[in-house]
Amino acid sequence: MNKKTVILAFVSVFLLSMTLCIRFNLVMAEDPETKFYVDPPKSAAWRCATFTINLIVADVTGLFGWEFKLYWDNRILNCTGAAVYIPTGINWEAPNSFQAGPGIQQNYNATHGRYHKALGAMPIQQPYPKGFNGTMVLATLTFHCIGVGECVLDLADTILGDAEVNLIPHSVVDGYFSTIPSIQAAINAASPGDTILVPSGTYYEHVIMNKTVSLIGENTRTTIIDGNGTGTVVVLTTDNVYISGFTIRNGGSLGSCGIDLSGTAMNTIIGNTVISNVRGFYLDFNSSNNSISKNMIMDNFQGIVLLGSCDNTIYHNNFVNNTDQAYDNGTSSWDNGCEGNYWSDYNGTDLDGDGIGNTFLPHQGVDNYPLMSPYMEGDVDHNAIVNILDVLKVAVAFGSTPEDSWWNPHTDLNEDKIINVLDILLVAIHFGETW
Ligand SMILES: [Ca+2]
Ligand SMILES: [Ca+2]
Ligand SMILES: [Ca+2]
Ligand SMILES: [Ca+2]
Repeated sequence: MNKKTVILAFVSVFLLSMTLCIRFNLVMAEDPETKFYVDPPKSAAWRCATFTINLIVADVTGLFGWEFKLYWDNRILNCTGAAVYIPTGINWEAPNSFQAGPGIQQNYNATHGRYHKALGAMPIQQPYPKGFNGTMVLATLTFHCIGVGECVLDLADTILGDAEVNLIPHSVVDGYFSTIPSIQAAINAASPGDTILVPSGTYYEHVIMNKTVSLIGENTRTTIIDGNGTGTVVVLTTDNVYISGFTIRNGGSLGSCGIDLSGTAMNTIIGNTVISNVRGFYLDFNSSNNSISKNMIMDNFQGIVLLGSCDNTIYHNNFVNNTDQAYDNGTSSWDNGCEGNYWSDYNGTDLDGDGIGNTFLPHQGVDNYPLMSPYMEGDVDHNAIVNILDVLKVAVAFGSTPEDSWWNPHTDLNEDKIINVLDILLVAIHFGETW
């Protein structure tokens, strides 16, 4: 490199830096650092469910007052509540500040609701209020989803002012809402590990559980997945799925199921009602290590079919009035070591009064510990009522572990190998319940 080339190179670098600086400044001017936005940017809720959004101002300096409007589609959303926050740590508290604006107007016009609010500091009081620096939630709005669809949560006419009545430049970002139309849509939108809470309602769907998620219904009796008489209602195509709190019903004709766990492992199906299907549950030779408990399996042609499936645990279920209650030609466990399932067709006798049948075993060729009455949480002695006798049984075994002489596995209701206050609580929560 000769001297001339070196100088030229320096000049080029200098010019390039200048150009970048000018460009950078221009970008800064167009894009103020103060941001006013809806959080989260995308909201979703089931129909009839409630959700909230925050209106956030970020990286503001000298905020002395604000005003904004937020519009939504009033055929999809009903705004049910609003809270306005005063900056903490500085003396904007009344009477040092004022609020103005009509607030929530659900029927602002034929298609839109509107929230319009202003908050300002009042410099007439001493000590003189300071402007707010930083990031804060200005307001929280609560919505009830009343329709199916999607709409912009349109933040408009925003004003941020400082103590000298200057406008504070800021960018504005709207929010967006969409109704969750189905359980399948919620699963499709979920990430592995998510928990999906499904509100009460009847969902006429065929659900494919193709992600490791937890699917939890609001109430077993009122959160219903209905196959509408066709196909399998719920199919698992992956492992480690958790399903609880649903009624799963009306699968289709021959070969279809309420819940099909074929080819999957380590799933937990707990506390559901599986009713009026050809097969309630189906597990094939490629499925193993699944846990099926506390389910009501009722009025199916076949309650549960395990075809060459192994190492599953199936206990504390109620098998009621299925034409064929159960079939298992593999190697699975139908008890937890001392308690099995309730069977509406079990006619054996309980010889020692512990609530577990002692004759005609194993029932259905599988269950060595059939319960004498339908399984209910907290019912230690399986007599279809949770009362003081159940409490007393836990009390007698209190403090014990399996090594102790007074250990009673029937009283270990949460199955953690110790009888303590948690077991007492499990009885107390259900105290007075009858089948
Ligand atoms: Ca807007
Ligand atoms: Ca017994
Ligand atoms: Ca009892
Ligand atoms: Ca316990």
